[in-house]
Amino acid sequence: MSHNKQFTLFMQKTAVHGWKVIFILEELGLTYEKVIIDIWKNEQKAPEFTKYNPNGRTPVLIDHRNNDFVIWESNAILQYLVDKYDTGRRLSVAPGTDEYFTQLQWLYFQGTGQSPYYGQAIWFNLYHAEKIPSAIERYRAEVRRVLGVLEGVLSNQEWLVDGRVTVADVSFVSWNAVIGDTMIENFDFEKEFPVAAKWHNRILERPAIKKAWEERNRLWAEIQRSKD
Ligand SMILES: N[C@@H](CCC(=O)N[C@@H](CS)C(=O)NCC(=O)O)C(=O)O
Repeated sequence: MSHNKQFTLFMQKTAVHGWKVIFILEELGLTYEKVIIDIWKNEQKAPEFTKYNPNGRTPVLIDHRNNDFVIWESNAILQYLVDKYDTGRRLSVAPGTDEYFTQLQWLYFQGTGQSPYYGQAIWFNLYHAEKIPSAIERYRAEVRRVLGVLEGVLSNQEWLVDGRVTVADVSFVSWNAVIGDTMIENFDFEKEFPVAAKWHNRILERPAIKKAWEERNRLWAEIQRSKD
């Protein structure tokens, strides 16, 4: 790669999975170069990309300081980054502890309970060729169900793991931040899920995450303007 950064991150320009990885890279002060993959041109299915990720999806991370180690699946990437580089355990808990498995539990829930359902909510709301109201409703209901789970848990504790912010909390933020724009028009997070909304805002206010998300929103607005 023609840069001196530690990582190369292949990602779609504004999609939540890639920004989730950026949140952690920024939080840990790690250096990276973004390579934007145009999924609407199917670049993620081309051999130059599938040689890194046989699943043909973004994001993919390459660690040049670890013999160009390649890793894909966004939560595997998060786990790799914190286990290996968050040695001060600023944003994660120590491998092998009970809390570590709780952290893993939330990361699995994010990757299997939040991400695919929210993804389908976007798909049926914005991109599916036919408008299928029952599908739109099903996935909107799932979005609210997942938020209900978080609301219930966070009503009894401030953070998901170990009484402090960790990668588990951060993993939920990018999807929750795009509900109103892409899944449920006029969604009022604060009104419907006040406790989860406060938790979400606390994470988004962290300087590294705030800066990254502002950049993502600038890119998103640019794309929306170009469609007008
Ligand atoms: N489970 C995967 C999902 C990745 C994913 O769906 N990526 C989207 C963009 S954010 C993608 O590459 N879509 C293109 C496609 O499905 O062909 C992860 O968490 O990394």
